[in-house]
Amino acid sequence: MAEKDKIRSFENKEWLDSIDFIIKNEDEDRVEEIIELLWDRVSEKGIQLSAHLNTPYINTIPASEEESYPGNRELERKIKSIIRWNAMAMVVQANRKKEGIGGHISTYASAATLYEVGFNHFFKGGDGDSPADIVYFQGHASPGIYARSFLEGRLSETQLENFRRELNPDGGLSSYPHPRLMDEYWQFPTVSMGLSPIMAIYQARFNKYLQDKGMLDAPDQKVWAFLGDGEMDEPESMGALTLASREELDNLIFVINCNLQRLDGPVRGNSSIIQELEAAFRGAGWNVIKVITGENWDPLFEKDDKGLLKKRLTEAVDGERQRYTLAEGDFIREKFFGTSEELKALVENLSDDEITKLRRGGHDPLKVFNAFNKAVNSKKRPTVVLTQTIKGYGMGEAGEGRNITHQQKKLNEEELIHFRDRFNIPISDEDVDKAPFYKPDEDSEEIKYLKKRREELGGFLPVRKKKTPECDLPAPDVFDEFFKGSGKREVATTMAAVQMLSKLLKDKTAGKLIVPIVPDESRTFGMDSLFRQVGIYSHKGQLYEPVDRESLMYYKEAKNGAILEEGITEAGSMSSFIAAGTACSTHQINCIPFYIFYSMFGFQRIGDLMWAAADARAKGFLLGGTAGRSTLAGEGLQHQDGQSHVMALSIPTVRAYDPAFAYELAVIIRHGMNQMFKDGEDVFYYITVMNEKYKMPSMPSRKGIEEEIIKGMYKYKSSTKNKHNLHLLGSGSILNEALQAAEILKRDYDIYPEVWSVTSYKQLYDNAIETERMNTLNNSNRKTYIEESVGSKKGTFVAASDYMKALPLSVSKWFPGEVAALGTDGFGLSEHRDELRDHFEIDAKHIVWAALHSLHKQKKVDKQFLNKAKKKLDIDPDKPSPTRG
Ligand SMILES: Cc1ncc(C[n+]2csc(CCOP(=O)(O)OP(=O)(O)O)c2C)c(N)n1
Ligand SMILES: [Mg+2]
Repeated sequence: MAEKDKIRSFENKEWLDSIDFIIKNEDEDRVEEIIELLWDRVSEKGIQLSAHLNTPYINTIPASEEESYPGNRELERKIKSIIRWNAMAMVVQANRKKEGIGGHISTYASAATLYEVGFNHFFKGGDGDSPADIVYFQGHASPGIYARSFLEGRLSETQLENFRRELNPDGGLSSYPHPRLMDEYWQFPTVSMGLSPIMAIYQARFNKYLQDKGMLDAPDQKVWAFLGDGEMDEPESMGALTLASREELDNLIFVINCNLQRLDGPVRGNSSIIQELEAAFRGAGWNVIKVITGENWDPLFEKDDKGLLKKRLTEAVDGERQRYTLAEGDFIREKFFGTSEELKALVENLSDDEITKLRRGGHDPLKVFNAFNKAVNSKKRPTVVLTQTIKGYGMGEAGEGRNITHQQKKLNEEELIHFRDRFNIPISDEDVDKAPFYKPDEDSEEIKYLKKRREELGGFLPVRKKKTPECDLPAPDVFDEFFKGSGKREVATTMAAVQMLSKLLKDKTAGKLIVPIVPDESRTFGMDSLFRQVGIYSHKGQLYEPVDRESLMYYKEAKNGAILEEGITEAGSMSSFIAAGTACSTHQINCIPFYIFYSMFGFQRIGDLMWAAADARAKGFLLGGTAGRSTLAGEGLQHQDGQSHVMALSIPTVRAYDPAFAYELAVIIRHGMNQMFKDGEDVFYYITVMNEKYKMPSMPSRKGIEEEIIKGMYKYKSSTKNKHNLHLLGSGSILNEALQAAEILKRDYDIYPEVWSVTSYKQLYDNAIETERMNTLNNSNRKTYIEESVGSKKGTFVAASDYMKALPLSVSKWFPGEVAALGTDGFGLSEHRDELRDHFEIDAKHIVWAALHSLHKQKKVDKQFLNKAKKKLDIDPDKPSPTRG
């Protein structure tokens, strides 16, 4: 060795000995302190080191640090094998009965050990005094979760037979976790990739919020999210990691099943997904625990005093690792260990068969147990467990580690025999081809053990508590002032909404249940007065004196703050909405979330989370602020929303409203509170509120008006002289344009229309399609609410709103007579409100023109009359179309 190398080697040893000494004699914090000291010294000297966020590709917990396994491994293996078999059999049977019904075998096959260690030793049930853990199950692993419930006696054989056949009269099981379809079983919808990681993070944070407010006593409750490695590519999966560390969510555990494959093939063929995730999570401040290899590698590591094995494992890429899952021992000996003689020597005493059986960490209960055990004891940080597994583990030729494995739904006889033998399932050669379910007797060791474990852990999972507790609703007079109108004062519906929120928060009974959520838009909506009133939630309180301390509305952060000021994350805010909106079943606390956001960044941006909220049976109020394509002036194409109400049509359990006046808003919110939190209906409200100020009228005292507002339309202005039977329909701010149009028609044309406020096209639509359906099925003649309202006399209807024409057109066939739809199809422009309304042809002038034109088409006014009006109104037929922008 050259002199220089000798010195280096000596120096290296000195440094390593020093740190070994610290590791041996002191705790982890001290080790970190020393490393930080060195790091600081180096940077003081101006040397920039690249951040080192990766550890070698080996288990984070060394064998020497492991606790021994607390369970009966032999029995647990038997139980797990049976569950594996039944999970596979469910999918195979389903696809034999109905070609193409789908289902997945390989996802659960790779994750079975992770779940079974969780079920036998960690997941707390909710039967006792302490609350159940909250578990997000990987959607495609559902057959395994069902198969376990079958052994536990919670699901019948018939139900398993009817996997993916919910409509079967004897009951079936939904494809994936859907609380909407199985409301006493699944709690959280997870199958849209990326949503469960972000929902789990905000759920864990919401649990802390409730604890900090003294509403929940659950210091040991954990949130577990089981995720796929491919799933981590979704931006939502990784988008909120720093929130979890910033908020010190030590109640949160991600378990990422790194089977190195997604649907099409390897997740990172040319590099390593586990290393990539390790660096990202560590960089985001998480605890990272890697579970790479199983116990039978431990003796190899012990022999490997030069660290060659560690080096070789680290330098391999995932494509190569996947290749070894299919390979025989001699191939692995040659290609993996054969890169150096010394490495090869490590396995010289192992047979080819033993080499093939060198197990991955995620299939080893001992390794998984130790990782979970460390995770549940983590303090002040969330933990991610990265487990290396094999996709389709145990499927052999039928799919183990193959690129096709995700889609494998059928196994032939030979493959079934292989599976049976691999997991020792006592099914005869005669029967095996039928892929029958297998369940040991109730008094068998397996069933007794499995039930006992769950009993000791507090009961079965998953369980969704369907029955929710009685809710303290706000005092009835909270809304009174809004029924009276604003007198001479001009207000916008946004302001009215914020005032209502403020009053609700002050309410003695319901105030504490209200959860305001906002993604950095409080000032836009004039909500900043709430900062001081109820505080912004922060687990750490407020560690600084805010710059605006002297002002009335200073930025107050507090540990018992009520507002979830989420920063600029609509996805995060919506996840908070889901956590709060499902608290009634998760925690048996009737939280009432009010999530207020820029309406353009709601359905359009995070529509899939809204769909998930509906699936999760979340309740609460979504307030789409600064709504309306023309009402939000000046903001232009990206901000001006003219479509959210059309998108809202797509979610069955959304109640969508576009109110014009404060009293309508008050009626809607009061009704919503009752419907969701008193009557327990699991729907949620989407209400657009606008920023145009005008005088709010008092509520007409007519009987039944509140019900009409809720049903979607009511006559705001009647007319005794309406000989043309003309009706102007307006929604939101555009109702004012319709009212103005009625005045013009009266003044200039001697026409006296009636004016209607359409508060909800979606309510009208939902009612109409259901009424029509009932009429079709029963050959009956019931009237839709539209027909009940406007009568059957043929008339002319002009419907104007700040949304796309598709909205009124969705219900036009139920109006007797001609319907002209005016709306804001096209892109927004950075223009003033008046110009915008002219541009989109929804202002009073265009409403008048549309009315006259429709009347002319029906021969109710003549051509000369129309031409005169055209001139007077200054209608330009060559005006560029707003739809093209
Ligand atoms: C948002 C979304 N996009 C696509 C899919 C379709 N899909 C279902 S599973 C899957 C691959 C999953 O791979 P991974 O997350 O690694 O899970 P594994 O089955 O390997 O455990 C895909 C693309 C989906 N369910 N959700
Ligand atoms: Mg995967």
